[in-house]
Amino acid sequence: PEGNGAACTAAEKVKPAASPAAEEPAAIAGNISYHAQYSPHFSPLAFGPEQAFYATAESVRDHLVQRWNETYMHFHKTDPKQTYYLSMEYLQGRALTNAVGNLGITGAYAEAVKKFGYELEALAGQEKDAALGNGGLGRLASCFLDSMATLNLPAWGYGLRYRYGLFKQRIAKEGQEEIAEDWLEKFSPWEIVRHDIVYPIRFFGHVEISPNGSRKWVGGEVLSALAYDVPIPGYKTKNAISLRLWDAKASAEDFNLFQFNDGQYESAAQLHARAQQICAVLYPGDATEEGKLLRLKQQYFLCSSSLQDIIFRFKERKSDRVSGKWSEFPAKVAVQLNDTHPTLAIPELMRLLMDEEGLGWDEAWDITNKTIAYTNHTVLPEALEKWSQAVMRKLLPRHMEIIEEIDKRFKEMVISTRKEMEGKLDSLRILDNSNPQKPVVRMANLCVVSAHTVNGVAELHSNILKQELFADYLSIWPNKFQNKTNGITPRRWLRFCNPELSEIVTKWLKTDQWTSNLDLLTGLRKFADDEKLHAEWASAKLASKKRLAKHVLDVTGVTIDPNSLFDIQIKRIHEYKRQLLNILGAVYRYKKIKEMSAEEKQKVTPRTVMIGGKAFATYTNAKRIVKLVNDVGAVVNNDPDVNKYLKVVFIPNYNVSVAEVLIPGSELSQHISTAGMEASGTSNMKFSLNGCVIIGTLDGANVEIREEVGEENFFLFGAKADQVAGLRKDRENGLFKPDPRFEEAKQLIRSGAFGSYDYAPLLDSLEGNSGFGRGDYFLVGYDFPSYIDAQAQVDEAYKDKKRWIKMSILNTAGSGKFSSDRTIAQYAKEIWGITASPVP
Ligand code: T68
Repeated sequence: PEGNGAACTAAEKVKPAASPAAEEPAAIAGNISYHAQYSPHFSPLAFGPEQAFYATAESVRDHLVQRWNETYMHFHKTDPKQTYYLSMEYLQGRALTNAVGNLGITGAYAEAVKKFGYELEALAGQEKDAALGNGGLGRLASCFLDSMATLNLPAWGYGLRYRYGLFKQRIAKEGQEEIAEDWLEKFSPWEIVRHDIVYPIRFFGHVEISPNGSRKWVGGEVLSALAYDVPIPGYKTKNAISLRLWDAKASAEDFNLFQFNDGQYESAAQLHARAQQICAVLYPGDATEEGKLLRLKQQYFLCSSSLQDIIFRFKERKSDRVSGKWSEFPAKVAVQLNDTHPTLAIPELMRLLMDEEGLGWDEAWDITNKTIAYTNHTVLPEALEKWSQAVMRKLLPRHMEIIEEIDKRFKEMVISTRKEMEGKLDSLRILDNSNPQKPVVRMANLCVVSAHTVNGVAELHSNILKQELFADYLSIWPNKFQNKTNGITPRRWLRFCNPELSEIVTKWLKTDQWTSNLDLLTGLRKFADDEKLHAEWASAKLASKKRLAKHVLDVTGVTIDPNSLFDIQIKRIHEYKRQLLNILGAVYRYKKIKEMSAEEKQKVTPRTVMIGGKAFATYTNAKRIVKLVNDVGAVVNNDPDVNKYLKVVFIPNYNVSVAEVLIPGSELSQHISTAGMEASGTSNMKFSLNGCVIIGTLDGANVEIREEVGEENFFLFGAKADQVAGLRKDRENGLFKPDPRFEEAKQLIRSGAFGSYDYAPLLDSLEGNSGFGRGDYFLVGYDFPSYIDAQAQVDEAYKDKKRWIKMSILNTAGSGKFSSDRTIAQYAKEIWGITASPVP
């Protein structure tokens, strides 16, 4: 099939040998050859890079399976308390480099694949990203799994096995286009289907009440959840945990052979088709009623299958649990909800305990409360999930009853014990009946009322939760609220993605222990002025910048200068993240350079502005921003007066593996959300760890990063979170006076300098009176002048190479706190009550 001269079977190169989990290059090569021949997925005639990738991955998987089995047996025997992380999203990215790196066999595999004429890095590039998530929330879940395994914690992740993950972004003339991303096009070498792990999942139907008053959900349609395990290896440990992903299927009995034989092909396989829909796509657009119902089905599918599995394992580990001992459950099980998306775990656990296991309400409630904890990731009102009570009652009638009962008991508790809060009750209740046309269930309220712990994801965010969003609950449950500042795994985000810098860090710290003890990075501080380190640091950065420039050339055709300042903003496109502020700043810069004399231009710090990110398919303003960045780039990059000093590039199809190329090559990165709106941010941590300086607002984790790296190593600008409400009021009252520079930038776009596309609706959103009556809600105009001033400080600082490299070193040195190992250790101790359980 390769049809090229290199066509050659694996066995012709290396004799196949079944030696699973081999550690020596020769034996590994034999095992790779064995997989090519005996786990065949391709014709044996060729062994091209793709075939080589799959055979290598399967060989690595042998190591993972061995560890996974040993860890499972170990947990089974020792029966520790175990955490289950429930998340609708995981952004795993590629796995090969990470797996061999964590297993400590990178060198051996690199040597082994050389025997077939391949470089390990090139084979790793064959892998498709597993993008079962949208952005920060999904990537956080994946970093957490890496840390749970590394810390030897008894902890698993549960998620859904979407057929199509996050869409692929293509930039066409009209702007962003979305294409389905078929990550399973061939197959995933990392997942193991568990044919024996299948649970029934019911939808619709009704509640039957027996003569003794007990209730049972019956009827409707019943599908099956089938488990796929993705083994997650820890770094330098024997432990490997599981990311268990559920897929939906219907059974043979649901296939109507009679109808099929009668030629009614579609109706014969109706339930099969509906099963396929459930895990077809990540977060389907919920603009339509159909879409909403499907999303709710997905959420319930995850919760029900995971909880049935958790209860099964609870019983499996001790035979006497078959008949009860339910009070032991919270001592053995912790469930963490990643945002409100898996909230149905609450009524589902209640239902399973009461209707399937025969417990009474009070006992079931006590267990549920002690088991479940909830993490909030946003305060944006439009992102707080609300489900129509009518839809919920139809799809999940028994759960709706349980939610009503929780709401009723909460209401009674407040009235009987907190009379003074009665006036606030309507906003605290789970059921929101304020619109009689459309009563809804507030999922965040259900979580806060039911969970034992609620946490935010950065200090500032957690304080906003306590002081604003959940302030009234705080007075009822003063001890329920915590902070767990997010973190990132230092393995993927420094050690493996930036080997050049990693080596320097190891050399100067005289140890590679920082990889699992990131606080050791502070040891770099004492060398921050060392000229030898400066030279090494600069050369590693330049190598990464060249790699990045090559990527940009490959995917956009634009040549960028590795000696210019690399300025990057990569994240989902959202008005609150203010990519618009960035591009307006670039437009202003373009205009100023254009107006300069040749002499003045000599003093300009050359800069390459890169912006990347996906816009949700139906988010019009976000799509306009993508188009604007591309249009500005097309003009600036082709303007000979300017393009030596400024380039503007839109990086298409931003994903985990693109981030792994961009972040090491970055020098300045932008984290410029309106203060109070970005719960944490996690790419800010990745940049800083890789020696990139941040320009940012006092928002989310920026606040803590600035504290750690030192304020002189962070470019701060913009309104503070506690000013934002007042500034919005001022605007409404006509008290805002825009800076002339802001007007200039907008005017240049309106003039058509960047093409004829109609940018008026986008720019109008920055004026006093935008379409939805909240003119410049995100305060781009207010922050613009201080942003431009901060950018001028960046230009000055960059001219002083010594100063810049010192800032860069001190960013890496101050990043220790942002390891997800620290975050997970805190969750384990302060929320889950679990301890390490290493495989002996
Ligand atoms: C992000 N949230 C926060 N949401 O925006 C970010 N939402 O500040 C934080 O660092 C990160 O979570 C981790 O805590 C998201 O990424 C989503 O992706 C999302 C997906 C579906 C529905 C709602």
